[in-house]
Amino acid sequence: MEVLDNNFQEGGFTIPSEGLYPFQWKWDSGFIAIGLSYYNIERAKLEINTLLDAQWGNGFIPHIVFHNENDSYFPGADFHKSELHPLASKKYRSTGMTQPPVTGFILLEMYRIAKDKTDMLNFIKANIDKVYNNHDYFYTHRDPFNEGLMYIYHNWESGTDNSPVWDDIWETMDSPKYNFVRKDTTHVDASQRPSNREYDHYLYIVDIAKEHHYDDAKIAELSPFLVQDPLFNAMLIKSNEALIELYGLIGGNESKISTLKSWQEKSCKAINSKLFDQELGAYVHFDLRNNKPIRHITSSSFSPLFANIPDQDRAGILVKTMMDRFGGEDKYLCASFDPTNERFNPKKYWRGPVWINMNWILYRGLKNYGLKEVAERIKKDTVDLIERFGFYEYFDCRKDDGDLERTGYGGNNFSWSAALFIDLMNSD
Ligand code: 2M8
Repeated sequence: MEVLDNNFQEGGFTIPSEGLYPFQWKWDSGFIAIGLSYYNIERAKLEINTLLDAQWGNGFIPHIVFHNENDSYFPGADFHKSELHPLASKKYRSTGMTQPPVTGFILLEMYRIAKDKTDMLNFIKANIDKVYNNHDYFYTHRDPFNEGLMYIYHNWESGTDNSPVWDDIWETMDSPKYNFVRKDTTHVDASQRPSNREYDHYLYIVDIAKEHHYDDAKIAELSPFLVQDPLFNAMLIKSNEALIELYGLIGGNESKISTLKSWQEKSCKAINSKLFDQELGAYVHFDLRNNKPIRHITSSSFSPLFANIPDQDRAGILVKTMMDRFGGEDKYLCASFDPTNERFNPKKYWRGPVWINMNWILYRGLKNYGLKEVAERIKKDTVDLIERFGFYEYFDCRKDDGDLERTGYGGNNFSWSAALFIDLMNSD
């Protein structure tokens, strides 16, 4: 609670971590609202209200809302220039990209936790259409082949920024060398962050999108990065399911419920047939631009469990893959990237470390299927890591062998680590 309270800002939102991340991030806000719901429901509502206040005229919700002029972060509002899009918010500057669509299921989590259900349902009633419009945006603009699977056009949209999954895409790009001053590496050791060359690619994709005023159709046609991500799509599917339940509680809204159900059916089928790799026993990313699957296993590969996507047999296959590759007794679950792969790096951000939000997603997913033992192991590993090292952004998955100092990395007093810890301590 102290971490969340200290990270709360005057503009009515919570920063992920002081110094490193001085604005409001979309999926962080969602996880933060879960923790807040346990002890300050008004602030949980405010967090979501503030995020939704930055929604664009076309339903899009940006990944960073730049509430102030803070220059301790790069690239900021002047680089992203959201105002290039004709329907961008006039009130807030933001990025022109989004992040995993968690907001729908966050509303349901808030309802589950809230003591005063009537009050929370009134809050949800006032906001649910904004989330529905956000889903409508995805199905209208992010699915050019009408498959039921959304594309992301930037690694920052995935939330798993420098995952080794993107390495082969960088090889296909001839990004210019930019002249820029990194800010993240003044807060965190460079060995724990993406490389400068990776930042060249990150900036170049944004520049291409800007050249076309963040027009979705042009991005689908021209972006060198165009991927169907199992995590992103699983979050959307989970949020569809939550919206169906919430509209049911509210009553009426039959046509929205039936649209959500048809989106849901289509997306579940598509993710199961297109993104599941039988040989690997896991869901994988699909590179739409180069028309091929990206055959690596990440913690995102197991996230469809959270959204009830696989059947019980396939859930068993996923757990076997997870335990065989990620689950040795010498490791904390769940590394963000396959520890048996040569690209695995236990300290470098999304290239291997354990992340609390992913563990929370997997814990809840395993429980959906009654896979209690592995669920409990994930929960215990998560709690152990935090109790041992603190509320870090990410953690080394290797258990101490006496030789090396394994620890938490990245930002400290990290909001979603604290928020989801509160939820884990309250769940059985
Ligand atoms: C990280 O991403 C930002 C860009 O969005 C960055 O590195 O500057 C990611 O871990 C992302 O998932 C997260 O939402 C964000 C804020 O915590 O930090």
